[in-house]
Amino acid sequence: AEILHSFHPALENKEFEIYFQPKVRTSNLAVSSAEVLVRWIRNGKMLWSPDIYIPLFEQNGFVVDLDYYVYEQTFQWLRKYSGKLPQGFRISLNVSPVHFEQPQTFIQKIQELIDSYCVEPSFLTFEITESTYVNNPLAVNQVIRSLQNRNIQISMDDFGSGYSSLNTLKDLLFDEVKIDRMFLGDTISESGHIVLEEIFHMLKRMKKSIVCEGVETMDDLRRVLEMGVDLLQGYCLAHPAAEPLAIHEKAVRVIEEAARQRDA
Ligand code: G
Ligand code: MN
Repeated sequence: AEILHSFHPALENKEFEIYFQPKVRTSNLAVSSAEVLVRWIRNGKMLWSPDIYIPLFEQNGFVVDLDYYVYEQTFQWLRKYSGKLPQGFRISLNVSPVHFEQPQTFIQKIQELIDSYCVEPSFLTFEITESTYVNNPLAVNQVIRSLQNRNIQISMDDFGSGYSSLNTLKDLLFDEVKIDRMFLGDTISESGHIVLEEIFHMLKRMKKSIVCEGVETMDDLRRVLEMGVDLLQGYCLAHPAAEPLAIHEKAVRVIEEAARQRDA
């Protein structure tokens, strides 16, 4: 109840802030994009974790306003800094499943925001979770087509956690696929490894860009590099931060070492 009561005052007082977590391209070590993550900050400290309030706001619908607020903050940020970003850089924005109840309204709102902040759409990627897609493939595909027509990229978030069937995968419109964190974890079993390898193989043949999220340890990092991941995201490279381009030096060395071993 306290969280729900605090939402509107928090919006008014600008307590929601945007943080960025880099996605690093393995082929050239460039930070080629960054995911925007919302943080609820009061008096310089994080008030509640998104894991707690996002599910609540998805239930009562507040998440729609929170998402639009995050997009506005991001577009303001882009207006200020887009000139300083590397060539081809994109910002990734999360899209709540709730928007797909009214896909047309969502598309219109995005267009309005893009127009009013004069954002270049090719700076944008929207992340839609696999379970959102599975629950409402028609609405999701409608949104994807309309955003892709505007040169916006679409990423499938949490892939492997939402039970998409092989039948739905064959029509996948997404440009990028983010492998769910749970595929990493402590020790991966032999059959888990086989499943992951074959998923990579399939996605590569479908020309999808593969992102591994939740890369936490150097062991995780070496393992996914071996499988040929395109982009990396996780604590091992960088924690979410106010600035999107900095990554840990140690991870850079591990990626370089993996590239040398591959070439040898
Ligand atoms: O699924 P999605 O990409 O939207 O998840 C983003 C969330 O994951 C954020 O809340 C972020 O703080 C968290 N996160 C980012 N990197 C890591 C990581 O390496 N490990 C874990 N456990 N969580 C992470
Ligand atoms: Mn995401």
